[in-house]
Amino acid sequence: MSESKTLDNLSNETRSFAPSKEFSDNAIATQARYDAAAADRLGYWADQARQVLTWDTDFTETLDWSEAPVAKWFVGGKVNAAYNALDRHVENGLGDRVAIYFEGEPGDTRTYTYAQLTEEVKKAANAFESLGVEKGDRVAVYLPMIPEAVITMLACARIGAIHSVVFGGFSADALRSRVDDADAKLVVTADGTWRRGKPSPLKPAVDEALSAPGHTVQNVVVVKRNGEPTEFGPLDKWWHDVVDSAGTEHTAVGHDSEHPLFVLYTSGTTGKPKGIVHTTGGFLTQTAVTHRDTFDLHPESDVFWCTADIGWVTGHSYVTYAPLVNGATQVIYEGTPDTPHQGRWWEIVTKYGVSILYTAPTAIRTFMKWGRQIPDGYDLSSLRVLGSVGEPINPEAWMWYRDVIGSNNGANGEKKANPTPIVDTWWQTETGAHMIAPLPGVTKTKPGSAQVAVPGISIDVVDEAGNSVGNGEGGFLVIREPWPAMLRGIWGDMERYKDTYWSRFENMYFAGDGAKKDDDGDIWLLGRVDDVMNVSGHRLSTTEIESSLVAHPYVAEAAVVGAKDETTGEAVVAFVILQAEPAEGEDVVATLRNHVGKDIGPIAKPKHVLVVPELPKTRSGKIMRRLLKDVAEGREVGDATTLADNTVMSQIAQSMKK
Ligand code: 6R9
Repeated sequence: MSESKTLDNLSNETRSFAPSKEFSDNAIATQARYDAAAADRLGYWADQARQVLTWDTDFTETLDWSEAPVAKWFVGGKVNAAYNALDRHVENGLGDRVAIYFEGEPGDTRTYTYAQLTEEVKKAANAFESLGVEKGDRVAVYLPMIPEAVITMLACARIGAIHSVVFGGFSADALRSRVDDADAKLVVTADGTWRRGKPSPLKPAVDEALSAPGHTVQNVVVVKRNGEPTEFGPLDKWWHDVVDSAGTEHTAVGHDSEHPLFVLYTSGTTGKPKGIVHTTGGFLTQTAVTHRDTFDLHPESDVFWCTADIGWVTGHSYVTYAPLVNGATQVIYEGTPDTPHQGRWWEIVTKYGVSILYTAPTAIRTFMKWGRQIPDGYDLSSLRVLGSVGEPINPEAWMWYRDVIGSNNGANGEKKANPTPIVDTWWQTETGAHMIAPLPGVTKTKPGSAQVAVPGISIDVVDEAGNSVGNGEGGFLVIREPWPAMLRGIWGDMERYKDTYWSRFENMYFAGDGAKKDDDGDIWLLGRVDDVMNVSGHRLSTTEIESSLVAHPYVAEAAVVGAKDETTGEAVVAFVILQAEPAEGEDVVATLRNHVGKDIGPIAKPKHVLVVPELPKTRSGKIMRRLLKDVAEGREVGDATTLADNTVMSQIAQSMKK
């Protein structure tokens, strides 16, 4: 075992929670899903594709893998994403159902029924076409979380234009490099948005991005959102001028199942961002199926809220596409969780009766830090499924989510007899949709584990040589079979696609994550393999040590990195944010080191524990350990352009001097 062992197994989490009988009895997905997929994987996906989508032309072949690793799914089929997300629901008599409840940061609200949203998307499609956008053209979307973002994406999909959403928080340089890489013809943006009660501009970054010549952009459409003064140049047009007056008739034609739906850039740790390409039929099928099954979606009664920004893949799959394809009602919120107060999210849950909440561990840990008295003051009894995505969720954060959010049965402190199931969902920009996640009516869930492959998906954990590891062992997470929502390549660079994902192991997709199987064969994600630490020959993942730290009552958040060390090769260095004041005269550092030593063993005991005010995170909430490693090794801090808050590194530097 030791030779093939790629990651040490450190945690000893043993809690588990079976679904209540009531939940199982009413669940959308039962054991039958696993059975059907196990009996005939491709047949299962073909059935699902016909169930969740309305095809203009039926497909003739489920999967063509002859040009592996580039897949073709639902070959010969024609399908329009916007028609599936909108028109067909109206045709089926659901035009009056609410599609979107929008809540702006300043408190303004808008409601769109399916009929209204369909009309808006038709108008936007006509407007974009009148600006010369055609099928196959690229459209850069640089918008805040407002309904126009979803409308723009669906209008592109309707035409067959390929959207490329760039995070509203990214710089002018980042925007320009993405516009150039995809040769975008149109940019859709806004004057700005709101952040913590203040107007936050967007348009100046577009102006700066396009100031140097040599780009392919012919028009810039600008949504008026915050009303701040905005300079207008020759390319610029107001959204309300071009879209509001556009015609409300627009016929959606079916596009080839393999027609590209969008490009989304993902940074990775090194090199220039990769434009991940997704196509239509497979992406829509797997996002819709997983949205229905992982969240137990009952579209006629549920109110779904995914808190992700559309600049992240989660906002593509589980805001713009799956919920609308499934005919669900969803909430979109523009702002930050603490504006104007730290109860804003819970206020929104109560106000709209949100029943399914999908968010990231970073948000949950922030709420833990703020204290349970805040959510305890609201009635969260409408919630019935809670989801997590983006990072491994620490068992303690998972338990808090269940106890504080999932058990809340009213502001009077009453508890639910059966707390809501928690579904931890592992997937990536590249996978397009959930790959590992429990089925809430079937799976006995475990705090901190994403657990099992979703029906029809083939996941494994392998050692250095590509052999499956046994239960209780760690290694590399791989995907053994092609899946419908898989990326079809990197925009303009097929070699890089093959090299990045398919060269590490033969015939397996390598995700870049470490993982282990527990004694039941359930999968636990252990963080990026680039972050694995080698301490005296032991391969330690960041995740389990961080989870041990977060389990201590003093610690709100933790990030662990390996720093070069003369005796042990690498030493564990922990950066922690405290949530409680230690006892008078107590040495917190010693307390936390000893805690980890006792909890998971002396080998994992951090050599240094540094108390910091903040941790560096990307816009989607992932901790950027690479920057902390630079700090721990005393180097100048590397490229920090994807940080959500660019003052964090100087705050950390300041706290080190003290
Ligand atoms: C959807 C998304 C992908 C990377 C992935 C992994 C981490 C995401 C996770 C998780 C543990 C989960 N990740 N979900 N790790 N448990 N439930 O996040 O896409 O932004 O491309 O990031 O995020 O490391 O490889 P993306």
